[in-house]
Amino acid sequence: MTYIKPKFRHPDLPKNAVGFTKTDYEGVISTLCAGCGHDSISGSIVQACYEMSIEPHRVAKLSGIGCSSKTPNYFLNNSHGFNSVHGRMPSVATGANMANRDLIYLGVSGDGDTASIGMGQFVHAIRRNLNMLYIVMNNGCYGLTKGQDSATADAGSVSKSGSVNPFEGIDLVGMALELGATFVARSFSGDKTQLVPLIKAALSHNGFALIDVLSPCVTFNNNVGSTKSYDYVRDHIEALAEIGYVPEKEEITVSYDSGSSVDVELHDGSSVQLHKLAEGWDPRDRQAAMSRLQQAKAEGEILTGLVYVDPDSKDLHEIIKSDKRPLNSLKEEDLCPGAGVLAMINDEFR
Ligand SMILES: Cc1ncc(C[n+]2csc(CCOP(=O)(O)OP(=O)(O)O)c2C)c(N)n1
Ligand code: SF4
Ligand SMILES: [Mg+2]
Repeated sequence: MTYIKPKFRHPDLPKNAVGFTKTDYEGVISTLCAGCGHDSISGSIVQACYEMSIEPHRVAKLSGIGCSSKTPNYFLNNSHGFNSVHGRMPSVATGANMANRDLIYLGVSGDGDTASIGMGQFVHAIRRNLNMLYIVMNNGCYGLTKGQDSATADAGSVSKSGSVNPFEGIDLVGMALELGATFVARSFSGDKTQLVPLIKAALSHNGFALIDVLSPCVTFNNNVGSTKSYDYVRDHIEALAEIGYVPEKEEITVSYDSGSSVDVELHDGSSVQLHKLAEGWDPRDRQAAMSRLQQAKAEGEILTGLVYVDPDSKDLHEIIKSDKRPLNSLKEEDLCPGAGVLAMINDEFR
């Protein structure tokens, strides 16, 4: 049975700062099609979490339904997991995060799962600035149900069967910016050099972090005429900057010309270094991000990298001033402050 992963590990495998090897961050063997972009994204998640020395039990991975939503089974086997219903991952993530803010929330979704059935949930998670990393594995189609166009398929994109999509595609990055998202990025499954530091930065961000990852479906949407195929994406990609992630305790040693570089300090003390910035670009300027995105669209480019970040972002817990303790540790007297307090509240309305 080739789908069973051998448990044997070389005793000299390198370990990270918390004593885990990279294989401790893997999952079961993938059953996705060979060459599917989603598997490369899983690999980047494994690498990012290993390199960040995250203890696997501190992560909660959540997903909806789709080939993309199956991937949490293929990474972080030792973490908490919840595979929810189609498009409902954000509400499960919201509930879990509200109940216990101490975990790291990693949501995985597809373009169908997010941009159609889950759209209502997705926009409210952004609006509330829920502290989570939300990865969309975007292949422009419903891979699991045999490749129908999704809402992110570009107008004019040609399907494998030759039909032309007549509808405008929804740009999740543009929409997230408009909704006030505090960390917005786009990447490509085939570009680990960019994707791994983006995942690390997103996990260090305090609030909602979206990474829209173009992730070709080799079985149903990799044909000539598709704007989500490997060839098309590689030919049209335009990176905003080179990106590096510097962990909290590490000193920044490389210095670049000011004007072409920006260092953004994140909530946990780590920082993102951006080099060779696109002209006139500042990732902390929402308006500049929105107009650069529009410009790219008009020029037929696919803009990748960290599009926008708000380093002073306040997450949902800070906004609503919720209790820092996990709900299951609250006592009856915390949850029900008694008749005296109730009388005081009622008096305020008299
Ligand atoms: C309520 C509900 N409606 C429809 C479906 C059928 N369905 C399963 S996956 C899917 C879309 C998957 O597309 P996407 O989220 O882009 O994931 P991909 O397979 O492309 O990674 C649909 C429509 C379902 N499972 N549940
Ligand atoms: S059908 Fe497409 S999205 Fe699904 S596993 Fe195969 S290549 Fe990936
Ligand atoms: Mg899809």
